[in-house]
Order: sequence, then structure tokens, then C-alpha cells
Amino acid sequence: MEAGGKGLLKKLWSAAQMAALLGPGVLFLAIQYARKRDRLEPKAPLPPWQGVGKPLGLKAIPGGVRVRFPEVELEAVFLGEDLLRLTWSPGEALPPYALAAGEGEAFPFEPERREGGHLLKTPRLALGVGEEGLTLWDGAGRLLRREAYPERSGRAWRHRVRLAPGERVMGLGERAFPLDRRGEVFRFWNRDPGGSYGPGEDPLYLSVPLWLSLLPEGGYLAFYENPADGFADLRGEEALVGFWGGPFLYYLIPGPLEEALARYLGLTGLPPLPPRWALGFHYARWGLRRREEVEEVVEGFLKRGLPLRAVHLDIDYMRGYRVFTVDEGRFPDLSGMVRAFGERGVRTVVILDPGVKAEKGFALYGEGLREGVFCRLPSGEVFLGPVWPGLAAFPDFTDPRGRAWWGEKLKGFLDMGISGFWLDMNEPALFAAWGEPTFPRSVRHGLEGQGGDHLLAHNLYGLLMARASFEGFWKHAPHRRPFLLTRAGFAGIQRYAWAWTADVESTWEGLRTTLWALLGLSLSGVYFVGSDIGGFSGDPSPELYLRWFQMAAFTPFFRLHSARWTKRREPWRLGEEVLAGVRWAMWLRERLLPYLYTLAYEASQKGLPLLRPLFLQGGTPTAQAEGAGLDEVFLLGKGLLVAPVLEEGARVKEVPLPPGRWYPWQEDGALEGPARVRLPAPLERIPLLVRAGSILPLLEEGGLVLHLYPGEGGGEGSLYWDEGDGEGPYRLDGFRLLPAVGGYRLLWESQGEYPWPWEGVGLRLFGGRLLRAWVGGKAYPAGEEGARLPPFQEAFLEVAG
Ligand code: NBV
Repeated sequence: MEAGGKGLLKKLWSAAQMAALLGPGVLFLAIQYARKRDRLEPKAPLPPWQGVGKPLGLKAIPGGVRVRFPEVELEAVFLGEDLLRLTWSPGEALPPYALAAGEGEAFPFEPERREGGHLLKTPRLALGVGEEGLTLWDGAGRLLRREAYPERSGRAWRHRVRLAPGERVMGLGERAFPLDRRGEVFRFWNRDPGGSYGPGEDPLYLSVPLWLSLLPEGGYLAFYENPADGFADLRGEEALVGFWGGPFLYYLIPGPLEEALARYLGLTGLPPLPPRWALGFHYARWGLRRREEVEEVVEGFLKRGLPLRAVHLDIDYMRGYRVFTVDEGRFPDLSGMVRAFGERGVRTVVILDPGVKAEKGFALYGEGLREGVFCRLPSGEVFLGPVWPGLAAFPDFTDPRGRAWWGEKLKGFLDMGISGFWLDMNEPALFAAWGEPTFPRSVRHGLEGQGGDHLLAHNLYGLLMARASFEGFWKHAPHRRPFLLTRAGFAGIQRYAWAWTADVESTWEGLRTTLWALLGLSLSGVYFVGSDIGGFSGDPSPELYLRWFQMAAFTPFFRLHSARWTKRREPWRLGEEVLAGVRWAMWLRERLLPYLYTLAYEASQKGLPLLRPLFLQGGTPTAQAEGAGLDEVFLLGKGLLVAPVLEEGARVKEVPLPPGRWYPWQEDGALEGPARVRLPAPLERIPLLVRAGSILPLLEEGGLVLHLYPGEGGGEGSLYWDEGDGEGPYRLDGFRLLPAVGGYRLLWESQGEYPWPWEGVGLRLFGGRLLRAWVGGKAYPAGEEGARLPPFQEAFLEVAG
């Protein structure tokens, strides 16, 4: 009785919130839908969990073994010396949507018989198959993981994994929790928290069943290739990981973790090189109802000399929220607007929601019905759910026909000159007055012909909407690099889209939560990420707004966005002080473009993250064990340490410095790590540090300038550059600084066909005074702003004292 009463209260409360957010009209549909979903949701109790028993026998197969249990089988196969795949059967096999390529080569080896079991060993990994469970060691013989044999209940599988005392577990996708996930339970189920979230909200929009274990020495990565509804319970000394359906199939990769992540990207796909403009500043705002309002904002940025590179149109541009339409009354001649913006260097991105208004006479809906591309209920009836336009049907992106159909629809916008698409509501999200704001689990999906329910396909919806959009983009604009931004996704989403952390609250906790979510995504293979500056759902104080701006300037996706019910927040509306701070952040971002673009290139080639928590680069074992600075600062690439201010009123930031020497941004005196240092953080800027030994390529007024921050052995850096879009020629420049008598030698090596687009190169040295530079016997004087030289292969830098 009591539980029922509480349940009712909860329902009323969420209905009230929904009404406040979306208005009474939507509320009616949302109540109707929640009732329908409750009726459709299968409620059968689960049979009790049952263990799989002990292994009965083991047989060698190419690259591994098959282990027989009373009723199940385990297949353990090495796909490389550092990649082990474990598959339990029977299971619900699914198309490998998360994976980029086919299976790797099976790695040849012989299982050895040992007391109490068998040992499977490569130079990098060893798996022990024992009486009670599996044990994993790395190449140095260090214990990585011990797991018990799994249990089953109907379609569900779960197992227990022992956690070592000092072990940290990270990853798991986008989470509103500190990076070390121990002590909490997480669900793998993409979910729209409904217009606003803060710390502790779970799950969020984009889950990835990837776990990174950081041990006092070493660590490993485990990736569960299962999109079904699942969980990781990390509250005890033993973790419990399970899925309510789908295949029980996972991969194990030994550390170091940075390499393990790169290996995981080898499996699930590298992010493509983005168009260069996408690394600039983007502006969005929900609630700009007319073309003139958008034009006014663009003008506002440009006339103040604020470098705006893209403007996003939220759902307001559509006719009654019908996807792929434009309201000609409010947005007349959209292509003219897009062209005019383009001429001023501003790209246009439009939002797309998956729901197609279920309305007689709406051509797209009629066509979708005729072509049979929408998701259906088990009865065969097209499934309808309420979203922005009212009741809508949803393309089945797990069906190749659904994907192709959707991809075609992008053509109109691409022909108009639209540069990118922002994919929203693709968890998929629905308006439900209570309970889960998504499809009932019984909704059917094609799954490449094999068929299956929403329990299996839910987490794939965003991934495959992105895939459909990516493929359509390629097809219809083959000379442009696709730019897609998505809210939901799954493992492999990095192959198609960038992600943003969406509707976070506009509070200081929201800012901190954002940093957790961004780093969590990065540690889950989703490297191109960003947030709504200032938070989505409320009105940030000017100080919070500025601190958010300053952090965002160093995250891969840099965009201002806000909800329609909040106060307008273009940078010039928050006072002179804020505007000056924003100008610093925006221009520093512009200057860093060559560095960022090079990082983007490295991500696309080597699978290295852009945002890195300290332990991924340069952390000593002690720093790792203490987890120092895990959630306080981050590295952008290897060279730049960013220390965002996350507290109101703070004008000093305590920064955990990893070992080595670190130069405060553009200063000469380096600090020595490991240490915790207190650095000034006036309102206008946040502390930035450069790792000694870095050469950073920057764009400054005169062209390209190398900032040289020498370490003991000199320094190095690289630069990737090309036309900025398409697949034309590129160039890759490598710079090496070597200590020499009286200064440094600077060596420059180039690869690729793209010509050097600047006049010569500028040099600025930190940690010493550059007097002049010599190239081929000719001296080039150095002033306050450094020296400018013609292109060279070797230069000598003469340094004072
Ligand atoms: O399209 C409206 C919003 C959008 O501005 C936001 O960025 C998304 O996360 N969208 C969610 C739908 C409505 C949220 C209440």
C-alpha cells in the first residue's frame, strides 16, 4: 500500500515537472503514453539466477580454447597478443555494430595444462581457466583481474569481478560521477534525464560498457560488446556486471591504459578527422524563433571581433517541429541565410530529431509508412510516441533500409550548404508523464534482418542514427567531412559523431559534473566532446558563466547553448568584465587551432585522446595510487595542463603537478613536479601549464608561431595541416629542439604535399632569452615577440647567458 502511495506521488511529481517544462498540451499526450507503455511493458518475474557450474573439459581452437560447462560454453580467443575475446553461449548474438572491422587474426598459441586448470598465454596477457573462475595477468605476471564464472537467469547473464584494494574503475561512458566509479551502481541504458540534471544522475544519454581498471601497478581495459540494458555494481569488493539480454561477450586488453584505449579504438574504430572549422567556437540557443534573431546574434559576435565559426539552429527552424522541414514564414530563404553566413566564415548546423510527426498529409510520414521504415509493436502496428511535434513514428535505424531512407533526407540540407547536423532525442527520448521516457521494451527492431526487441536495440538507436546520418552525408557531400553532433550513442559512436553532455544544470556542481562527464566520455573512447557553456537549464551567474567558458575553450567541442526559458547569454549581455574574459578564452582557442587540429589528427590516426586525466600522461605510480588530481585538472594533448576553476569566488587554484617541469603559460620560470602548487586564477583567466619539452604550434597575427618550452633534453612537437576539409593533400611537420653550446639547434622535417601556407615561421622561446636565430649563415633578430624566419631545415637559436 505504502509503496503504491509513494509510486503515485512520484508519478504526480514527474507529471507536474513535465507540465512545467513542456506545457499542458504535451502533458496530456505524456500521460496517455505513460499509461500505454505501462500496459505494453512485459512484467514477467525473472527466474532465479543460476551458476554455470564448473568446467568439464577444454578443447583447443584457432587462437584459443572452447571450455565446456554442464549447460554452457565459453570460447576464449586471442585476437592479438594483447586482445582477448571471451564469449559465453548460448547468448543472443547481435550484429557487431560497435566494431569497426572484421575479426582480427587469431593469435597462435598452445594452452598449457596447470594444476587446477589451464593457462593460455601470450607475451602480453595470460588467462588462467580454473575451477571457480578466470584469472588474468599481464606480460610481467602482474595480476589484473579475477572473475567468477557467470550466472544466468532467462536471457540475462551476470558475473562477479574481484576488485583489488587500491583498484580504481573508470570509463563506463558519460556519467555524472567522479572518475573513480567505485562505490556506486551504474546502468547501461541511454536516458534523457528530462531537461536538467546534476551530480549523481544516472544513467545519462550515452553509455559505453567499457571499464578501465587502474591498479597500483598497471591496469587493464574490459569492453562488454553488449548493447542490451545492463549494469555495473561497484559498491563492494566484488563488482557485479550484468546484462538483461544480448550476448555475454567481452574483450580484455592489458595496460598501460593509454595504449589499451588506443587498442580499443582499433577494435571499435578511430574518429575521422573533423573539418577544421568544427574546432572553432559554436553558438546555439533554443528559442530563436526567427531568422532575424539568428542574424542579429551572428552580427553581434562578428562586429565585436569575437571569432564565431558555426551557428546551430535548434528545433525552432522547423515547421511545427516536423523533422526535415523549414518554417518558411519565420525562416524565409534559409539557403540565402546559410550562404551569407558562409561568406563571413560562419557555418550553419541544424538539429534533427528522429521522431517523424504521425500526421496524415505529412509527406515524410506517408513515405516512411509506405516504405516500412518505422519501428513497430509486436502486433505489427507502427509504434507511435509523443515528442515535440506530437505523436510521432520512429525510423528503425537497425534496419539498413531505415538508415538509407534517413540518409537520403539529408540531401536537401546539404545542397543548401548546411555544414553539419545535431542529432538530439536519440536515446530515443519520448515524453512520458512518469516512468521510462522511451520506447516500451517490446518494440521490434530489424537488427539487419535477424529481428529483436528494444531491450537489445535501445542503446544502439543513437549510434545507428549517427551512422545513417554519416553515410547519407558522405553520399551527398562526398567532398566535405561530415560533422555530426549526437546526444546518445554506444561503443563505436566515435566513428560517426561528436557528443555533448546536454541538459546539465547551470550551477557550480553542474560545472564540476560536466568535467566528470567529459573525462568519462574521453576514457570511454569518445574523444570529441563538449558541453553547453553556462549549463543548459538555468541562468548562470556571470562568474560561473565565465569559468565555464574558460574550461570549455580547452575541450574539443566549444559551444555556447541554453534552454529557451533561460535568460539570453550572448557574451556581451553579461557585462564588460565577462566580455573581456570571454574574449581571452575565444582568442586563445583560435590561437591554439594548429595544436588542436594536430591532436585531432593524432586521434584519427593513433586513437589517442584529446582530453586526458593526469594518470594517462606522466603520472607516477604514486600519483596514480593516490589518484591525485583525477577530477580537478586535465591535459589537452600531452603538452598542455588545464586547471579550470570550479569553485565560486576562487582566485587561486591548487594544481596537482605531475612529475617533470611545467611552465606556467607563456612564462619563463618552470615549476617542478610532482607537487601541489597554488596558482593565481584571477577572474580573467584560468591557470594553464605547459610540459617542459613541448613545442606548441600556434596561430598568431603574423602566421604560424612555435612556442618553445625546453626541457632537459630540448623538446619536440608536430603540426598537421591541410585545406581544412575534404580529402586533399596534407602536410605533417616535425620540430626538434636540441640543446647546443650557446643555445639550441632547431630541426624541421616535413612530409606531405600540402604547401606551407604561412610566410615563414615565428619562434618564441620560454625559459631563456632568445637573442637571434640563424639560418644558413644569416641572422634574424629576436624582439619581445620572438623571431620570424623563412622555412628552414635547421636553425640555430642564440640564447642569452
Ligand atoms: O531541441 C531542444 C532541446 C535542445 O536545445 C537541447 O540541447 C537538447 O539536449 N532538446 C534537448 C529537447 C528538449 C529538452 C527539454
